[in-house]
Amino acid sequence: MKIIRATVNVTCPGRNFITLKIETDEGIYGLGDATLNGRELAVASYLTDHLLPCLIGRDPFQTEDIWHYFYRGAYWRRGPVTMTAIAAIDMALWDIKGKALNTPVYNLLGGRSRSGVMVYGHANGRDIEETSDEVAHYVEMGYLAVRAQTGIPGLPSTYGVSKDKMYYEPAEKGLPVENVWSTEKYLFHVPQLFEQLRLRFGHDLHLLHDAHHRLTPIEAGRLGKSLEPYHLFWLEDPVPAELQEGFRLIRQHTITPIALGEVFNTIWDAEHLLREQLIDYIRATVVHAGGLTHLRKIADFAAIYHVQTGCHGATDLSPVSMAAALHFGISVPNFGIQEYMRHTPETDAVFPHTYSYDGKGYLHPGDGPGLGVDLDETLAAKYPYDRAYLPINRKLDGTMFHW
Ligand code: GCO
Ligand code: MG
Repeated sequence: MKIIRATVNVTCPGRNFITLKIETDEGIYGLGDATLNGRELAVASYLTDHLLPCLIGRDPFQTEDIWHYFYRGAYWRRGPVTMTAIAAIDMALWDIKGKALNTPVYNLLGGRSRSGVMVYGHANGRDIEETSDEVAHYVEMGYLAVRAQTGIPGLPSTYGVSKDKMYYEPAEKGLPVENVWSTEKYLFHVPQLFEQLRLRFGHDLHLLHDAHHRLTPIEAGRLGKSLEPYHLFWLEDPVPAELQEGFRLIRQHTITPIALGEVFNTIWDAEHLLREQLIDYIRATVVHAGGLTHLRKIADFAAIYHVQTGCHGATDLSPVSMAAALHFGISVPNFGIQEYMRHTPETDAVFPHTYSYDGKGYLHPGDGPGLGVDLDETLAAKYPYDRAYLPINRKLDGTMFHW
């Protein structure tokens, strides 16, 4: 089998998605997600202008060799644009392999290790009461795990609190929106949220929280310690992770489990964190961390250090990524949990898929061949690219901060 064509599709059914389609001489094609929120066209160009010409004529079954061809062959290694482009190719090749062998991709990754993929949903509200009601909504929908975020008194906007509750979308049209931030107000308020949630929902429900890279290690230690009575499933991204050694300080102060890595691109971003057992869940995801080929290596390395997976699954990852994440999640031995932010009906219509939520807290990839996602190109063409950015964040005095 040979690759004869590879094309990049850009569509915006409410938000921008980049999708790679690789076609073969046997009529089988595969899809890969190449969406990098707020930097979409850079990946589209990287693929079209630099990688795809080198792909034509290759054997799509050579996932390992092709991965290294683009990783080593670039000379310029790593980085989100490079690794998202490589991920898209890798995903599409696994999709082709599955279709050619008439089996779901999870069978090529070791087969089923569990009956379903446990997911967590996003509950958010302007205040504790509203967030608590949203958690109740997820409990009614059968979720076993819920991430809770709440507005902070004195701050006009807070990360994770959206206008549309079910279809949370952080990117906005036009130039980047500016948010304001106060660590002091945040650290005082968050424990009250979880105290209320435990009082209302008891102790069985898994509760998660995302600090979105906004604390210093010692502040994260304080937050983790104050949340210990409410036994979170995890505290996510407490600190920006460029300085991996910084996480040791958090460990010295709290036993709240730490999840990290939604912005990681390669195993090297997490190597020290894993080897030194400084985190508990690795959130590296198929689209931004080099595809299934590389993510499986990260997971295997993590397993040695008792670290479980908890892949990023926000709405800026297309249904192609979600499908790949589910094939990965159902097969990987050290699976922990999968984030599941629902796509809008418009997005789901552009990307018809076989994965489904069972009403009991689990997603299932479906048993069809390949990844089980398609792209309706006629419908996609009705939604042209529309520039959008993630917000930026400033402290109350105007200092540029982490969003
Ligand atoms: C999450 C993430 C997202 C990101 C978004 C950025 O935990 O789901 O933090 O909400 O902010 O994916 O593009
Ligand atoms: Mg996050």
